[in-house]
Amino acid sequence: MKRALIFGITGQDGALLAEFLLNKGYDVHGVKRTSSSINTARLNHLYKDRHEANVRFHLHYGDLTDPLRIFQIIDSVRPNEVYNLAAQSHVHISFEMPDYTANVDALGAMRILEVLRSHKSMVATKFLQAGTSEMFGKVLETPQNELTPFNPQSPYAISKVFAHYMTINYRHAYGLFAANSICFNHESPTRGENFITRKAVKGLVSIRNGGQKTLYIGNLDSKRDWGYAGDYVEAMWLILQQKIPNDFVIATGIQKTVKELIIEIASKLEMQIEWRGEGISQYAEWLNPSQAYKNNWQVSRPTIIKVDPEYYRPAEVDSLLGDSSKAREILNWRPKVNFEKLVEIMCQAEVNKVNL
Ligand code: NAP
Ligand code: G4F
Repeated sequence: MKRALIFGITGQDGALLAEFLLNKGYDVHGVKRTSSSINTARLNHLYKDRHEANVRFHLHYGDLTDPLRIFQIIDSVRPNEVYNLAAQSHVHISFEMPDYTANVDALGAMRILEVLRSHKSMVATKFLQAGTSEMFGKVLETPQNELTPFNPQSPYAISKVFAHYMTINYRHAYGLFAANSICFNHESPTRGENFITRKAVKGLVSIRNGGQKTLYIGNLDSKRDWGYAGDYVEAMWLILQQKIPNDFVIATGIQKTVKELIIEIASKLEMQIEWRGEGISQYAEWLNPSQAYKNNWQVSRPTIIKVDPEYYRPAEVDSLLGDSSKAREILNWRPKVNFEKLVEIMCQAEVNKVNL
């Protein structure tokens, strides 16, 4: 039975990858951080009491800022595959916490690589580094593929560039099977609530139910290539099933603006909205407000979306669009869920959650 070790197992992708690998018959080990409140909500459905028979899912306390603990975990698990999905993954927060972001996202990846190359029994272990389209930053060509030069615009993206090149360096210098996924934005119902897809879905569902009054957002004109996270963790696994380590862009090849995302969410929730104003003065009015909203807020044509410049980044990445031809050809990978279906899945899940 193959053993996988996932750093960042409590995150959106970590939990989806754990489930994917368990379904493939893997023994799955994951690293979770210590926390004063339980942070395993995305994993509860996978958890089995370790006293039960045939338990294939195991969690270990650890942190990417703690090199000795990384060594201890890898040494005790002896994984065939290591997935580094752990990161301070929020671009905006990385401007506020550059030191911590670099420590985890840049040095953390290097710490895992160091253990793999110096541990004699680990040289055959395959390693995947979760890279990002943010590394392309202010893009130097469109669409972006594996040969597009990086031009990162945030402490997060710069840290990821370091991890990307370290992964390639350990491949060249020590012959490790070390590979990079370069994933464009991918989302799901378990996406962190401070990323735009989940924030907007959650906000509009709450507004429809008469809870939240207004949704404040940042750059409406920013363009992203949004896919479904379930498809992307499959790509990560496929990258490690190859004979030769390699780096792959994973993307849908379809681009939408944040405004188009919000329009799609509103439409799925049957909320008619009308945009007014320009730039940071833009706002959206709700033409068919629900009774719940009217009852709570006493407004018949409310302004429900406003721009708050606080949500703009100090340096913006305006436009990302991926060319995943290499992954489609070599991995035989392609996204199964399109943008409209992704939004539908996220809206449905949020509505169901609220109705529980
Ligand atoms: P996420 O939901 O933010 O999950 C990040 C994971 O990293 C969580 O498990 C988090 O633990 C863990 N982590 C944070 N700091 C850590 C530390 N110091 N030591 C150990 N673990 C730590 O991110 P995601 O969306 O699943 O993304 C997975 C990976 O892919 C990340 O590396 C991200 O940068 C990258 N990526 C994501 C996307 C995307 O669109 N989702 C696109 C490209 C690349 P807690 O739960 O305790 O916070
Ligand atoms: O959802 P976002 O915060 O994702 P972002 O910055 O693109 O980063 C995500 O995808 C990367 C891959 O490209 C990952 F590497 C990274 O870890 C993360 O998962 O923002 C998407 C866009 C941005 O242009 C942002 O400026 O939406 C814009 N936006 C507009 N209003 C907002 C908001 N973003 C957030 N988080 N919150 C807003 O209110």
